[in-house]
Amino acid sequence: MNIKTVLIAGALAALSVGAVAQTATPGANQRQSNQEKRIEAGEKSGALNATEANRLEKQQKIADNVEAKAKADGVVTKGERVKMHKVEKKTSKDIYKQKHDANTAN
Ligand SMILES: [Ca+2]
Ligand SMILES: [Ca+2]
Repeated sequence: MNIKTVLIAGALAALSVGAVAQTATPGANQRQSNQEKRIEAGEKSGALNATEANRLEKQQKIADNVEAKAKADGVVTKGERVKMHKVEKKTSKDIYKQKHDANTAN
């Protein structure tokens, strides 16, 4: 390996790291996994009945789809992050609402 090859390899490695950073959504993933846990806890405690849990799971899937679509072109733009956040925030609110309404599993 001559010095030129090493430099090119280094540049390529830096590029791929940059690409990962552009589509990385650790905040969104963390929020989604938190919400997943909140839904599970709600099912366990009975605060969420089966219908409510199913509906919330569906909303989680929609949030996943929004995230996948945002990432599909290799770049998650600021606008796409805002959109993802909005969907997650709505789910979060709905989880709270469904866990505190009169409909329970028992
Ligand atoms: Ca995009
Ligand atoms: Ca409920």
